[in-house]
Amino acid sequence: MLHKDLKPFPDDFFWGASSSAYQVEGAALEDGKGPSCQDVKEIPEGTSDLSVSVDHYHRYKEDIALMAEMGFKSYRFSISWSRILPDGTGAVNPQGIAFYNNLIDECLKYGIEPIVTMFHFDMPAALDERGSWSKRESIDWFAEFATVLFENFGDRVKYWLTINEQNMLTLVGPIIGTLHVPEGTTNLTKEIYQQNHHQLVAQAKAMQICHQMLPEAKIGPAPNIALVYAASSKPEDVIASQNFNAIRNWLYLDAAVYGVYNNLVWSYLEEHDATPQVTAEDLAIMKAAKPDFLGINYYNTATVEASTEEDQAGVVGDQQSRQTFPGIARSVPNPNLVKTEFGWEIDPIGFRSTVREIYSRYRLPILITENGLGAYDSLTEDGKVHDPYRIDYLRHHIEQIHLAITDGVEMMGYNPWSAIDLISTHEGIKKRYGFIYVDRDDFDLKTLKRYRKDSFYWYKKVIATNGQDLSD
Ligand code: BGP
Repeated sequence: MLHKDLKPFPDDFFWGASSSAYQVEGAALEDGKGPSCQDVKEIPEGTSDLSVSVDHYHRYKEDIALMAEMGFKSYRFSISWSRILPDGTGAVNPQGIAFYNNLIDECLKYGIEPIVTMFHFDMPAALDERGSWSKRESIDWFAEFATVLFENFGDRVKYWLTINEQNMLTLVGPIIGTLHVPEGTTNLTKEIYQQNHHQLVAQAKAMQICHQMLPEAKIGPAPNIALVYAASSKPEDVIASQNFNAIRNWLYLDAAVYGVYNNLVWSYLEEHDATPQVTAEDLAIMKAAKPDFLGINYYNTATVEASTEEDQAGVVGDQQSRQTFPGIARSVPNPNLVKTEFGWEIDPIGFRSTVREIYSRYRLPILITENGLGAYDSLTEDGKVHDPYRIDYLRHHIEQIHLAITDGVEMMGYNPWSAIDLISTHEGIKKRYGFIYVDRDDFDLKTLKRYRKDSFYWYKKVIATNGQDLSD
C-alpha cells in the first residue's frame, strides 16, 4: 500500500528494550540461585561464561535509571526460573523473590512498564537432570513456576510472555545450549517435537492460570518469526516457502492462538514417524488458552527454494540460520539483502511483511519483543561509542512499523534487543546490541562501567517524539 499520510504511533505505544536473565544478570550462583542449563552447558569457544554477564543483578538500579533517561515506557526482561525455584520445583528462594520485587519496583518508580518473560532459554539444571521437557510432568513444573510468579509479582506485572522463542528451542537447541537428549533416543525428531508439545501445553496452562489469578493481566507467546520468501516464482519454490513458514513460524502461533497443530507440520511429522503423543486433555487445554497479544522477535526474513529428498538435512549457523529439510525446503541466501558483521541478513521491509502476515492470520495486537543489530562496537578514549550502523538499522525498522500501523496492523510496542550490552547466545559480549555499552570483554571483566552510545541519545529523541523524529 502506498500511504499518503501515516497514522501516528498509539499514544500508549511501549517504547522500550529487552534483555534476558541469563544473558544480563550474572550472579549465576549467588543469593540462593540454583544453576540453570546455561550455567552448566559447554561454553562456546572464545566466548564468556555467564557467571557475571554484565552484572545487572548488582547494578540494576543504575541500568534502570539509564533506561528512564532514554524515556523508556517498558522494559522486557525475563525471570530466572532457578533463581526463584533453585531446584525447579518446591522451595522458593526468598532472595530471588526479593531481587525481582526490587527490579519491578525500580521500573515502576520511573513509570516503566515491566514486561516479564517467564522462560528465556534457562531450564533449571535440576529439572534437566529429571528429564527436562522430555517429561510430561514438565507441564506441571512450569505451571507451578507460573503460579509462584503470578502470586508474587502479579499485583504489579500486567504483561507476561510465556516462552521465549520456543521455535528456536525446537529448531536450533544445540546452538542455544538448551537441547536435552535422553539416553537411548533413536528418533531425535520425534523426541524434539514431543518436548515441543509439552511446551505448548505448559504455555497454554500458564495462560489459563494467568487469566484465572490475574484477570486484568495480559499474556502471550514470544516466538522468533521470520517470514519465509520463495527464492523464485517457480511454483515449487512457493510450495517450499509455505512448508518452511509452517515449520518455522505457524506451528507455534497456530497452537498458541487456535490450540491446533498446523496441518502441514503435522503431515511432515507423520512422514517422519515423529508425531508427539497428544491427549484429548492436552488439546482441550490448548484450545481453552487465549493469548491477549503476540510477543514477536524479528531479526530478518528467510528465503527457501525447493529441496529434493537427496539433499543433506541440517542447520548452517544459528537461529537466523540456513536450514535444509530434504524434500521440503532448502534455505538460501537472499541476494537482495545486505548482512551484519555476524552474517545475519538485514530486511526492514521484511519486518513490515512479517507483521502484516502475522496480523492477517491471528488478528491479535503485536508487541515487538526483540529486533536489533549485533555489532563490534568500540569505546573511544573519551568514553563515546559511535554506532551509526545501529541507528540506521533501528530507524529503518521503526519506519516499517509506522507503515504497518498505517496498514491497520495493531502494534503495541517496540522493545529492541537489547537495552544494554549482554552475552550473546553463542557469540559472547563481542556481539553487542545495547543502547548502553558495558566496559568488559569476553575474558576481561575490565570496569563493567556503563557508557551511553550515540544510539542512546537518538532513541531518547525517538521516544520523546513518539516515533515522529527518526533523524540523526
Ligand atoms: C534471540 C534470543 C535472544 C538473543 C538474540 C540475539 O534469538 O531470544 O536471547 O540472544 O536472539 O541472538 P544472539 O545472542 O545469538 O546474537
